[in-house]
Amino acid sequence: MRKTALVSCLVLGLATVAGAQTFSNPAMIDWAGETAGAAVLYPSEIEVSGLAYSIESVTVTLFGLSHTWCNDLDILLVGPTGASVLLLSDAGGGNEVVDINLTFADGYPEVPSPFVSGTYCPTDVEAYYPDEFPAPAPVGPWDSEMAAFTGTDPNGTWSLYVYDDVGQDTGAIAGGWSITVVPEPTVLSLLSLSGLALVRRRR
Ligand SMILES: [Ca+2]
Ligand SMILES: [Ca+2]
Ligand SMILES: [Ca+2]
Repeated sequence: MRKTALVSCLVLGLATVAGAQTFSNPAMIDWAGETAGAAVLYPSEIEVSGLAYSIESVTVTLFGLSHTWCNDLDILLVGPTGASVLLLSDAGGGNEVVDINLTFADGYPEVPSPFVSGTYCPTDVEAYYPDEFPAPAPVGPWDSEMAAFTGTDPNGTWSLYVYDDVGQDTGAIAGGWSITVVPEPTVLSLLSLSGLALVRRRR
């Protein structure tokens, strides 16, 4: 193969590897003044389409989270194939927080108490105590790692079920949420990376 062809193949392949894409639903998630139960948007949904690959990894971000008692919050993420991960449950203690952004990804520390903006792994502080998510949320048990989505099809509806499990105290996720999908390496991208090695060797 000519070097120029190798380079084009490489560029195409890198575009495939690096093509993480983010989808958002900025609609506020709150309880309309209520202090417990399912949020008004239950679930809040994000439609993902047009991705021609399986998932390597996903991250989810909540924007503008405020609550007067952090550990009332339980949050479940369900993917288009039915894989589900308990993102947050009973974390953060009895603390008030205002306008926090929380990102969930594997390999990070647990969500701190009180919440501080940052990236954390899915966190279920009272895992021994059963959580409840009313229908249409899927019945548990749910997975505890974002890796539950690895290898699945990202296209379709992603659902975020937000629940407040104690009366008194309420809050909102004012800016909604987003999901970022990182593609699984494809045969094309792997071949292209081999092309990169070949080009380097020939220099
Ligand atoms: Ca729990
Ligand atoms: Ca709970
Ligand atoms: Ca509450």
